[in-house]
Amino acid sequence: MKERTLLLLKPDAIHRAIVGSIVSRFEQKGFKIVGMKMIKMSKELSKDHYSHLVSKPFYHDLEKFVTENPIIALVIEGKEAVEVIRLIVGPTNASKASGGTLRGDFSNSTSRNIIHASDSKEAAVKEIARFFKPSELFDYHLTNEPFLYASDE
Ligand code: IDP
Ligand code: MG
Repeated sequence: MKERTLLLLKPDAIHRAIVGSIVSRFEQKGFKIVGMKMIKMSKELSKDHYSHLVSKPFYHDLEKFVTENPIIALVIEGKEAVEVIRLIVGPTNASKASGGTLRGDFSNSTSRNIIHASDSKEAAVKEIARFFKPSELFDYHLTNEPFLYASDE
């Protein structure tokens, strides 16, 4: 089933100049970028996005990290995008992430783990609406789409 999910390339990905390497993984896998923009996250947006973590001792550091420098927000579309992209991203603690996952290949940290990806279909719907207006999302066909998977998958 075709789905959309929200990704955030965190400031460490931008500062380390690995944005292209990260985005190309999703393109190589056959996912389609339907929205993409560089933004500065406000503290309010951070508190909303990370509402499950505001009471944690590391929240202050997390908020400072994601609000003091720009991030890149993307909406990616494709077959089972939410689950498959979480697999490509790898677990939160990048030290324990397998090679081949983005966090496994590019990070060794729990806090500076380069990327956010929605963790459920419900979260994806909410997170996409949190970061993107409908007019910032685009419908188009990839030229290689017919070769990626059957249209009924
Ligand atoms: P996720 O990004 O893999 O979905 P969450 O538990 O939702 O993981 O945490 C959101 C973000 O908060 C993490 O990606 C990481 O940047 C930060 N974080 C989570 N747990 C810790 C921790 O124990 N120490 C420091 N930072 C953390
Ligand atoms: Mg999460």
